[in-house]
Amino acid sequence: MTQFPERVFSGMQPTHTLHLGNYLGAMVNWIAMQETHSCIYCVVDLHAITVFQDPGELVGNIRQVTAAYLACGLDPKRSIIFNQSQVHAHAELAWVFNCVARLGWLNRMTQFKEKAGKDRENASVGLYAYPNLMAADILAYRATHVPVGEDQKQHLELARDIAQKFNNDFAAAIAAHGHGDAFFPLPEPMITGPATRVMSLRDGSKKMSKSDASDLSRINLTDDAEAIAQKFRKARTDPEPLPSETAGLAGRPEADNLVGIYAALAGMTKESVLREFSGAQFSTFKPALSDLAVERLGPIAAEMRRMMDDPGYIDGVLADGAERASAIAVPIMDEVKDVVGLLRTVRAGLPAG
Ligand code: AQP
Repeated sequence: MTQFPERVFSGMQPTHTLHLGNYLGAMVNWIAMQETHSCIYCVVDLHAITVFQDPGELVGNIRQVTAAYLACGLDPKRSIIFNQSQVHAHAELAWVFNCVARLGWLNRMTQFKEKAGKDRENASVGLYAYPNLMAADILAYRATHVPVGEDQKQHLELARDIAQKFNNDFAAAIAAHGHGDAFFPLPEPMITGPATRVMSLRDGSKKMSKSDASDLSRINLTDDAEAIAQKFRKARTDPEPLPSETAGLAGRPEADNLVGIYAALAGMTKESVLREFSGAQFSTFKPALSDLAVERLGPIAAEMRRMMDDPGYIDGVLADGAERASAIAVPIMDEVKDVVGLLRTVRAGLPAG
C-alpha cells in the first residue's frame, strides 16, 4: 500500500467572527498539532460563498478570521496559513471530484439538509457540492489528518469515499504514472478537541454556529467581558442545581453544555468540575464560567484587535501562505490531470493547437 507522509489540513469559513465552538472544537487541536506535524490551515472563502455573502463584509471577515487564527496561536512560520480562493488547485480538483462523487452520496449529507432547510430548491448548487470542495481542499495536499469538530465527521467520510473511488477508477493510470496503488491517502478525521460539539447557549439541541440568527446563542472570540457575562447570564438552563456526577447531566442538555464548556476552558474533566460545583445553583456557576471564559478569551480578543489595525500584515501572511500552499498543490494537480487523461500541452512543451 502506498505510504503518504503525515500532513494536517483544516479550515474555517469566514462567514462571521469565530466562536467558542470553533475554538474548542477545532482550533485548540490545530494549535497543538503544530508541535508534531506539518500543518496547512486555510480560511475557506470559497465555502463561505455557497451562501450569499456581502462582498465588502466577506473581505473583512477573511482578514478577521485570519487575525483569529494568529491571535489564537497559529504560527505562520511553522504552518501554512492562506485563503482558499488564492490557490487554484482547490476549485480545479473540486471539479474533478464533482465527476467522481455520486449524487446518492451527496443526497445523504445532513449539513446540506439542515442549511438548505425547507427551501431546498432555492439552495445554491455550491452548497450541495460543498463536501466535494472540502475533499479537494484536503486531498490537493494529500493531507492525511484533518482536525475538525464532530459536525464534520460525515463530510470526512465522504472525502475518504471520494479518495477511494478515485484510486479505484484510475488504478491503471495511477500505477502507470508511478504512483503505486493509491494516488490519494484516505484522510483521517481527528475529532478529539476538549469539546467536539459545543451547543448553542439558547438551545441545547443545536450546535453553536456562526450563522445562528441570535448572537446570544454563541460566544464570539471578539466579545468583551461584559458581552461574555451577559450571554452566559442569559444562557438557557433548567431550575435544578448542578449534580455531583456526570450521570446527573443526562436529559439536561443545557447544563451538560455549560459544564462541558467550563471543563474544556479549564483543562478539567466534567467529573472534576462537578466535584467542585456539586449542588451549586446556576446563579453561582454562571459567573464562575464567565470569569474563566474572559480569562481565556480576553487575550485573544485583544490580540485580534491589535492585528486588525494592521491589515497589511494579515494580507502579507495570507500571500506568503498562498505561495507556499500552491507550491505543494500545483504539482499534485498536474499529476491529477495526467492520471485522469487531461492533456497538459503547455507544461509538456507541446505546440498549442
Ligand atoms: N459548535 C461547534 N462545536 C465544536 N466544533 C465546531 N465547529 C463549528 N461549530 C462547532 C468546528 O469548527 C470548524 C470550522 O467550522 P466552519 O467555519 O467550517 O463551519 P461550520 O462547521 O459550519 O461552523 P459554523 O460556526 O456552524 O459556521 P456556519 O454557521 O457559517 O456554517 C470545523 O472543524 C467545525 O467542525
